[in-house]
Amino acid sequence: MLFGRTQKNPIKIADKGVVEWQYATCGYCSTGCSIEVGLNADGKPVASRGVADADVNRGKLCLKGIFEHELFASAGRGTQPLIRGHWHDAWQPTDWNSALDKVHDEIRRVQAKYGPDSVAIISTGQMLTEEFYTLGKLTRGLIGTNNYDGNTTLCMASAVSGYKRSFGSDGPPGCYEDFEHTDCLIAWGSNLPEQHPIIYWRMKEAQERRGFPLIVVDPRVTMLAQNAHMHLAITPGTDVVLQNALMHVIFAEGLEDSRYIAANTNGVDELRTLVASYDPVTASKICGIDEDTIRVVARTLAKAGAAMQIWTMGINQSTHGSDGVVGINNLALITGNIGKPGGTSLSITGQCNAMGTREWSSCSGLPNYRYLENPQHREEVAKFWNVDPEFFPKKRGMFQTDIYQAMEAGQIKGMWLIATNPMSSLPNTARIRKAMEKLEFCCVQDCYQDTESAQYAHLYLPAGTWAEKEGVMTNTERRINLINPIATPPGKAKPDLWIFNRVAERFNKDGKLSFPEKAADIFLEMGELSKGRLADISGMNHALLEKNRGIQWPYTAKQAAQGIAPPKGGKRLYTEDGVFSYPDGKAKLIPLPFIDNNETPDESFPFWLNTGRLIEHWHGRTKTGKIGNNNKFSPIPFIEINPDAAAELGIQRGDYVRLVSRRSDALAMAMPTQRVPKNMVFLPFHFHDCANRLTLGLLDPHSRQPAYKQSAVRIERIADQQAAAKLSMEMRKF
Ligand SMILES: Nc1nc2c(c(=O)[nH]1)N[C@H]1C(S)=C(S)[C@@H](COP(=O)(O)OP(=O)(O)OC[C@H]3O[C@@H](n4cnc5c(=O)[nH]c(N)nc54)[C@H](O)[C@@H]3O)O[C@H]1N2
Ligand SMILES: Nc1nc2c(c(=O)[nH]1)N[C@H]1C(S)=C(S)[C@@H](COP(=O)(O)OP(=O)(O)OC[C@H]3O[C@@H](n4cnc5c(=O)[nH]c(N)nc54)[C@H](O)[C@@H]3O)O[C@H]1N2
Ligand code: SF4
Ligand SMILES: [Mo]
Repeated sequence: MLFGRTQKNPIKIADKGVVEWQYATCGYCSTGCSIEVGLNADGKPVASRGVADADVNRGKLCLKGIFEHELFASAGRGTQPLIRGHWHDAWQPTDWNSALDKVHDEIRRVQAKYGPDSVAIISTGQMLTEEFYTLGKLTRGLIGTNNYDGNTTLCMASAVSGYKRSFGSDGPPGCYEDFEHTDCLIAWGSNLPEQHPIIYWRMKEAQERRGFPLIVVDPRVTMLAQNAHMHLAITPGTDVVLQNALMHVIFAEGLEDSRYIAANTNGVDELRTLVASYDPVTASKICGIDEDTIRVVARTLAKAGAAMQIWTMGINQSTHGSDGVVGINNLALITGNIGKPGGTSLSITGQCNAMGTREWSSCSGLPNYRYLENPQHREEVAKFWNVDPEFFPKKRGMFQTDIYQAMEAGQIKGMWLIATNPMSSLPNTARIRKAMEKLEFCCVQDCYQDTESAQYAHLYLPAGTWAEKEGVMTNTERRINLINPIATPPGKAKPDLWIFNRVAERFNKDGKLSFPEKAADIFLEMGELSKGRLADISGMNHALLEKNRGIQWPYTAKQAAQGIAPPKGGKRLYTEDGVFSYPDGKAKLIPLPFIDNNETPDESFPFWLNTGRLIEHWHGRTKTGKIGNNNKFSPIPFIEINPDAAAELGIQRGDYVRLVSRRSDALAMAMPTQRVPKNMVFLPFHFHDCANRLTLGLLDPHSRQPAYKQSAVRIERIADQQAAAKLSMEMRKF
């Protein structure tokens, strides 16, 4: 193919010899791009491209999607089940039957000795929905531990909790098409261009066409902030104060939507009373945003025909994470901006299938937003699965973060870790290590063998990943999309669904419960169970999903029977005076008093430690660290540090520094940049044994999500730069 200058030195793109393209959905972030993988004549995946007629990405892919086919043959994949007596022994290969028997026998042994809840099962937002559903049925219906949760506690728990508190149910009400209708966009702690590049492109295109104001609230000058009309460089952890002050101005100036408030909400008087004490002058001293900016933003939001708010981890990962989400919802509700085109409060989710796990994993309850606390829900699911309703716990068990504290305290003795790597992703890893070392039985099921957490396992199960499997995922805007099995897992590795079904056989000897083998059949079973629920998917099937390049829920069997085609563009919940999920159909306005409980910089630890992400890398880099075209951009840990702060510390660009927190220390290279204020460093958390050695990770009281973005550190220039460089190179091996 030729493009650019055709006369002189034309650029030639290598012909990869693709003979067939196969359909899937990108397995990295929650944007949910439709992707095609090109196979050459030998059936080898050699290229990836975006799908042109897919509504989400319209032919585009980002830096991660475009190299995703390289995953199949990447280094470090597990190809064989492994076993050992103690975690510091050498691994021994074993066969699948022995490995699966071991999972069953050890879970039952630990449960018999210490009680049913002494085994924890930790899942993820990165498997396929049919896999989540099957694992949920196995755990809730057969294994019977209540300490079953996912890494979504590190990620979306505050959004889930905030939506439930405001609207009575989880479920993001907006969609990407809202960018095409909005008159004002506020982005709270969300770096779209790097973390959701294709959502950013959708937003940017709409914004260039229609010119709506973009307001970014983020302590860093992110790429999104650089492109904003107004950047509010907030003091970390104080978003709730800014939200209260915005509501103060809206009420004080009579800019609220009284009709909407009266018709659709409860609690406005209590909210008014609380925000009365958050006048802009007082608030500005806490949140660092000047009083006039607060007034301008409040008026811009309230006077917009339709106003939209999005947020990601800058809000969720805080001791006020759940409150921050409620604050966003409060602002949306008092201005009548829910469920209308361009008027919404949209949580941008994180992992590719963080939504699927919320809907179907049974981690925090039962399938399709059913609650363990609700007897009718327990009854419905028990009947459907053919289990005794009394077998279900009557309230949800511990969150992932609390499970680790229970391990420390010796209450949890067994663990099955699936597609998550807590030794890299949980805060304060010294404590996590101690907790993992204490386990009598730890099984790690991961597509890569070389993870930090597998070091503490007694059993390793090699899994397939992404398009080595078949099933669906749900994206940020509730769109369910299909992944076809394009490659086979390496060696003896198996799809996660196969592993769950084989484990289930061992717990289900009398065959009481049914575990369909095929993902397409499981999807239809889920459809049955979804009838009449908020996330009704009974009108969908795998073939229809591929044909439509994904369908947003709800799409019901009734609609399908009436010949109503699945909607093409955006779709919303709680539309115009929509009924919320509380019994009286109204949303709740909730007052949010602010208590400053974070670790803040002081004389000994004078810098805020802000942690987050880079466009080229994915979390612990088990995937992107092995793909040359991703890894080359940032192969080693580095900090963004303000040039003035660097100069005062005698630090040059490229110097290695030691970061010290009250927990531990870590090595990184200094990259001076104006992106961060003088009292802050930003440290991407992608690198082995680095950011989470330092983080404190206080937990949100409602969601139990860690405050990864608010810790304090000091910075020391390392005297022996050569030794530091050597150490840094050694750490790259992971
Ligand atoms: N390339 C890439 N994309 C990803 C991922 C990845 O690993 N790599 N991971 C995916 C996942 S699981 C997730 S959850 C998302 C995360 O997506 P984002 O949340 O957009 O990413 P982060 O870098 O974690 O944090 C976003 C911003 O929060 C800001 N922030 C820090 N403290 C505060 C605060 O107190 N208030 C406010 N308002 N902002 C604050 C940070 O400065 C940072 O710029 O990305 C998804 N997409
Ligand atoms: N300091 C700091 N820490 C953070 C964050 C932060 O912003 N700052 N963000 C938090 C957030 S939002 C998140 S979501 C977490 C992520 O934390 P983790 O879940 O630990 O992150 P990953 O590295 O994506 O781990 C996923 C694991 O699953 C494996 N895997 C991938 N696909 C499959 C599959 O199909 N099957 C199986 N069996 N395995 C698979 C991968 O190899 C990898 O080991 O990190 C959290 N930790
Ligand atoms: S934006 Fe997200 S879903 Fe789309 S290609 Fe990039 S990583 Fe994949
Ligand atoms: Mo996440």
